[in-house]
Amino acid sequence: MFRFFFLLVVITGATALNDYWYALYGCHPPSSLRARAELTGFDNDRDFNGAVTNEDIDKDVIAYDYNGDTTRTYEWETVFHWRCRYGWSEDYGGYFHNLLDQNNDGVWTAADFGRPFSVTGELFRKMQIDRFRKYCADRNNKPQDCWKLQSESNLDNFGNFSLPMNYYF
Ligand SMILES: [Ca+2]
Ligand SMILES: [Ca+2]
Repeated sequence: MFRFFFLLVVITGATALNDYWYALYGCHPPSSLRARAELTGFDNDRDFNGAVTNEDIDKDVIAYDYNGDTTRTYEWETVFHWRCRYGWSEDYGGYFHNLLDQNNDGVWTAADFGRPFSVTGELFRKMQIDRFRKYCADRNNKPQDCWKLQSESNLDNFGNFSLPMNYYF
């Protein structure tokens, strides 16, 4: 019993410490899935033309560069960016990193993003939710935040980009 209690304290303490560390670094991500999808859409329409293209994504990936090498995104960089900027769990950040690592060499490089890509802002934001749904299904709905898929409404209709810039800041 004592051992169990000790473990509980350690786990709870580690999680709280983890959150504290991220906050200390200046991470204040949104908590709702809807807001995360909106923010991801905002980050990936760099020319504000209502569409997300590979040119936009090439620019967004620069924000994932925490070690200054600019051309390679390691899994820890994706995990950190997704946790800090969007609030996704570290497990989901790793899942996403591996999904986009098309050539399976462990890092994102130009080789992974070479193909032309263009979708509407609405579809791009819905893709964020659909990817998370698939992740939750793959993990048997156990990970952090999967319950929000049921508790949040309005996760399938995003409409055109129309929010003012200051919505996010
Ligand atoms: Ca664009
Ligand atoms: Ca790669």
